[in-house]
Amino acid sequence: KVTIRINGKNFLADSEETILQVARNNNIEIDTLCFVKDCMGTQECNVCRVEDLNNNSLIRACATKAYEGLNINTNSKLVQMGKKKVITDLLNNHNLKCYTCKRVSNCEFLELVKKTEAKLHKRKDFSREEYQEDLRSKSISLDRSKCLRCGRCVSACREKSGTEIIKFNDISGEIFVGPENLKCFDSTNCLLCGQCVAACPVGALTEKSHLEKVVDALNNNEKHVIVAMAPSVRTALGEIFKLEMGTDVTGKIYSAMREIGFKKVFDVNFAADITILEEGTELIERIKAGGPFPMFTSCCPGWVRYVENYVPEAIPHLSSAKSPQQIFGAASKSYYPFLENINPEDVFTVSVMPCVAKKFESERPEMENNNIRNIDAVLTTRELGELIKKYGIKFENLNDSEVDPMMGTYTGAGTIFGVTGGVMEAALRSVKDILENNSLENVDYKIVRGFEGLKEATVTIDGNNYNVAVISGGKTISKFFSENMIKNKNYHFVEFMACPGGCINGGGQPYVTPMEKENKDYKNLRGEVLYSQDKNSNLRKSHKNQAVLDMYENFVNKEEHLHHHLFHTTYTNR
Ligand code: HC0
Ligand code: SF4
Ligand code: SF4
Repeated sequence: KVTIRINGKNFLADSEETILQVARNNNIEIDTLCFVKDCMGTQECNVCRVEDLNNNSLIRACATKAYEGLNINTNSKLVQMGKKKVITDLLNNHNLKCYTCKRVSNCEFLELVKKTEAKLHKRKDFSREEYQEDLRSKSISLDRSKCLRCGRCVSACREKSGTEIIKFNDISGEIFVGPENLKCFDSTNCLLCGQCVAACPVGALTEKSHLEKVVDALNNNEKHVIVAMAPSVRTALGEIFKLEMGTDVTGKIYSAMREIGFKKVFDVNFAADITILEEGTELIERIKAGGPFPMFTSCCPGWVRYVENYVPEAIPHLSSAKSPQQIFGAASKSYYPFLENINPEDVFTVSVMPCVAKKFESERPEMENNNIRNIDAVLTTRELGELIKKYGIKFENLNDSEVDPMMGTYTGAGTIFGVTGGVMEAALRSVKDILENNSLENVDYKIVRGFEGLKEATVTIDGNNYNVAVISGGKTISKFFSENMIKNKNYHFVEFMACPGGCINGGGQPYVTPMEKENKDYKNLRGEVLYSQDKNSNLRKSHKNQAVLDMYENFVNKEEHLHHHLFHTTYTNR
């Protein structure tokens, strides 16, 4: 242990710790742009420099280790001047257009501009083609004229998706982030998970916006616009409105959606229960036939892109069931018009997702039935926040309201889909009941909960043992395949999610600030909301969802193969 002085006070520190860590441990804020827990940028942004009072020089807090006698000030005149210079340089290279920028309310750079009172001296010429906003991808937009070259996206791509698609590219002497040769994300092996978007401190990397499409549809009297949110939206949207992390805002979201003017407010959790019936039936068939094993889940579009792009030989292992988003979409253009006696072509279906890859999924050519798209627009959790603000709704003050039940009722099994292990747990509950012809009391599979990248368990169903695994995070997925871990064991069923921790940590969720990443167990806080909804629900098994059973009885089962036509899909070997 060593003693260092920060702003006139002594602190005990490990000699392995950096000044920045010691400061953060003691709740002293030091500004940085590139330093973030678990997606560390270049460590060269120079914003975190503090004054070494022993020789009146500036040193980088993120790169200097604590040593005995170190005496620093984090906010001296020298520090302030140095920071202002760094921010001014960045400002001169930044296409400042806050009035149209999605990040204006939470831009880390803009905060520093205000704080240092840096002024723009000479606006850079952004006419180079590379600076035109890149809107080619169906999921991710990139405006390189706002990029600070902090490297947080490069690191998030490497550490979270494990793909290293985003790089620093030197093009005629200037550095540009993006895929090699600045290709469109969609035509590379990118998973489109959006972990890079979540890591960006400014409005350079963002989701491809569908807000305008949604507002246009809402303003079009000929359209019957309906909406449904994914499991993990309800546990995070409150953060945008400054509610505590881990606040369940399900009822407020339903109210907000009605105020906005959606004709019906449904829930993707309803479709998650359908997924379990379809995927569970597939698993049961495989169990009865003795294989082929393992079966892989197919609801995460980032994971599906992983299989298609990196391990196409594994395509036959993917369940053919569509994701809950797409099952919801298919039902919204068939069962719903049947119930309401309206023309399917007049229905405009909006889903709200914690995910940017879901935008790509909704536009896959397979995702239509009878030439009608399953889903018309996909908003991220952040975009729903924007929409609520646009309509002038005071979200924090809203009362709770109920979902429209015919395609909104859901079980606890449906809601835990949003967190890693949830799809597995939901499937086991139903498959075990059905195969054992029983209604089991104990439905908690705690062994598949938690945030480790790889979780494994052996489950006994009807006297036989089955090996299951749950994998989240692209990096763990690629380790699983590159180390051929699939050969380690005779796996029967494996759940995969591209984002570490599952959708609660998706690339479309509200931004988590670097300080919050340091001090809050945000994945756990968000996940707990879903587990407690499940625990408090009186229905915790998908096959007991009466609204779903009604749909099968009154509509889907009336026509042979209709369930297959609507709720299953195919994959592409590129
Ligand atoms: Fe998920 Fe989903 S749980 S992928 O993580 O399966 O996005 O929340 O909506 O579709 O239900 C995301 C979350 C979903 C789907 C569901 C699944
Ligand atoms: Fe303004 Fe930040 Fe957007 Fe730049 S990235 S235009 S500073 S809000
Ligand atoms: Fe999207 Fe969820 Fe998959 Fe992440 S884990 S890519 S949020 S579906």
